[in-house]
Amino acid sequence: MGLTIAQKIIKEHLLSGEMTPGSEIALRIDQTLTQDATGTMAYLEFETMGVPRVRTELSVAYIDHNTLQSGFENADDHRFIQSMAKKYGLYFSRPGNGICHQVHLERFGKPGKTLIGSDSHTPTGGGIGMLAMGAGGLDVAVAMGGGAYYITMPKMYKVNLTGKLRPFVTAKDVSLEILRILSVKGGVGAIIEWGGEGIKTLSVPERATITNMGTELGATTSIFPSDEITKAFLEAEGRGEDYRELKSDEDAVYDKIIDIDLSALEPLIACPHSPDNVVKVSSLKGTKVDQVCIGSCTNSSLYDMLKVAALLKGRTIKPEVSLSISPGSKQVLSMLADCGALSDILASGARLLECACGPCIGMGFSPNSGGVSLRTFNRNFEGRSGTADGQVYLVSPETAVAAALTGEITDPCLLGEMPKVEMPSSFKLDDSAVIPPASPEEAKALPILRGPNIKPFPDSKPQEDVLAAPLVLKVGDNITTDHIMPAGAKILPYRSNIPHLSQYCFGVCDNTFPQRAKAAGESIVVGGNNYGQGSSREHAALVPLYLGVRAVIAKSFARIHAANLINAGIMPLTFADAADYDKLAQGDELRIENVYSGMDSGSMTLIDETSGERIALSCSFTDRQKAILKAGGLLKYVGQGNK
Ligand code: MIC
Ligand code: SF4
Repeated sequence: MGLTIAQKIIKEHLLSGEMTPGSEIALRIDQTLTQDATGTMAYLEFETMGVPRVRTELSVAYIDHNTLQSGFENADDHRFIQSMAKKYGLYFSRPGNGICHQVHLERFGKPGKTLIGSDSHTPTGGGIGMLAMGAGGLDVAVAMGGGAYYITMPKMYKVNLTGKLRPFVTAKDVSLEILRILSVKGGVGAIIEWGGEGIKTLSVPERATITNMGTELGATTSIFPSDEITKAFLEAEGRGEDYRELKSDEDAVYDKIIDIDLSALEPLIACPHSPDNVVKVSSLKGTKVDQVCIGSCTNSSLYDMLKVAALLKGRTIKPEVSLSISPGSKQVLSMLADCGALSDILASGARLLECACGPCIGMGFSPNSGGVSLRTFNRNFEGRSGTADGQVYLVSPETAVAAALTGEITDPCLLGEMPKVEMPSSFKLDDSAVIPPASPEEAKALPILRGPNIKPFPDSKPQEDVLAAPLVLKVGDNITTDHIMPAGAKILPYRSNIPHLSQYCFGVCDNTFPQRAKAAGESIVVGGNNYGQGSSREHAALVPLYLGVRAVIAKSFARIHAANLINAGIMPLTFADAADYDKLAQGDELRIENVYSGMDSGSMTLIDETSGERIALSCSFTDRQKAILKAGGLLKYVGQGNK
């Protein structure tokens, strides 16, 4: 039987396990990346492992999230990460050099390699044929130390593209179309391979937009073949030697095949507050727009920015709209400046922001109260923009420009003819903002620079055989890690200060939770389907751990969050019958006996001592996961000499 692209890379990197969907596999990881919002914690964890130098082929520490320095906290964390990188053998990408995924694609990614990153949009690397996955910080720390990365062997889905995108219809619309078809949980447990004749019409930045946003499907990752187009991109980056051809076998077998005709697509838009809430742009025609943001790791390539500049050239944005542009990297920004496109953007009335995540993670540029904001980003979760009642829509750069020029949601096809955009045959190469590590000799004497914002991480406790705790919070379906542990300019600076962060835990759902959880001592949280979707932030597990949460019972879990819970020593359990969710009420006293034998058999009985109900729960922990839970989390497990 033939193999898919992902199966080929997995086979080359398999350390243990069977490649049958559903079973646990251990992978050798070639490259890692971190960003600063998750990185500080990941490096603190790495430090406790006592490994003198990273053992990967390449590890890069990026600063791109917490670039708003309105106090000492972020600057201190940057300094800490920089000193860790220098000492432990990592490249350090300075603030201003760009968004981790964009820079990694340009300068470091290689087809056929494995990459894990402490950021859920790491699959961007799939645009050049990498097996690139988002992971919790602790998993990245273990991989930096040379340890394996454990995942459940995914199913294989294939999307066959035919035809060619019409002008004003873009790769972003392809991402929104697949979200419309599959929903935010449609990719859970799967790797999505993109193929078919249509992919030959898509450049690397367009492919990367699609693999980037595959994260919103809940997929383990997404991947394109590595072909002549990949080769041309790598050559333009001066990295032709990194090219390797990769394609699936003719007789590869897929669990699901989806066909999309690119020629038939129309501009699409995701409405508040979920990326799969997708409709045609034309159906919202005339909706007044207050703000437009162009950028983020989804749509900030030179190609995107040149299209935006060409459309804005000689035009002025509506006075009622504020428009921000954040190029994805220093390379993109300086090439825009050199060719004059930046002047066209600025002359239109746009505000230029840093080459960073910025508004995407609520780091500035929050919309006005109740404001309608059209963004080229990948997430529009409630409150994420920093304005609690902001109405965020996700669109392509073309649709974003159309809204900025007209002040309304407008089908970009109405803008007239799409100007032709020529891509240069080579990119401007300037890695001066990437600082290489010190030599192993020099590194020995180097200090680690720590600020007062860095607090010890919460102490975890081994899971015991009996769990008795109240149900302190019951939430619904599709709870994101932004609900569990919000981000934004006010909170993000405290990513290395769990006690401080804990005040905001579940703030979007119920701001009395932190206080009630603390008062309860130990507690259980109950959720619906796809609990923990979205960001990879392990803080969404570490903060509940700090507040005493011992188990989360849900209808189903998102992959990275379930792994983060186990790493933190918190048990993720599912309802054997989803309908039993309705039988539990917030405040009920819950009890599970024989936890250990339940872990082995895969089923436990939950006793609701308040109502008297007995509810069957399921779990499917591997031996390693059971040992991690019994040890009280991954750090303790590794501390016991395990890998
Ligand atoms: C996000 O887009 O939600 C983030 C911020 O990049 C996160 C990481 C984080 O929370 O620090 C992600 O996607 O993993
Ligand atoms: Fe940054 Fe936004 Fe991309 Fe997350 S989704 S890495 S916050 S640009």
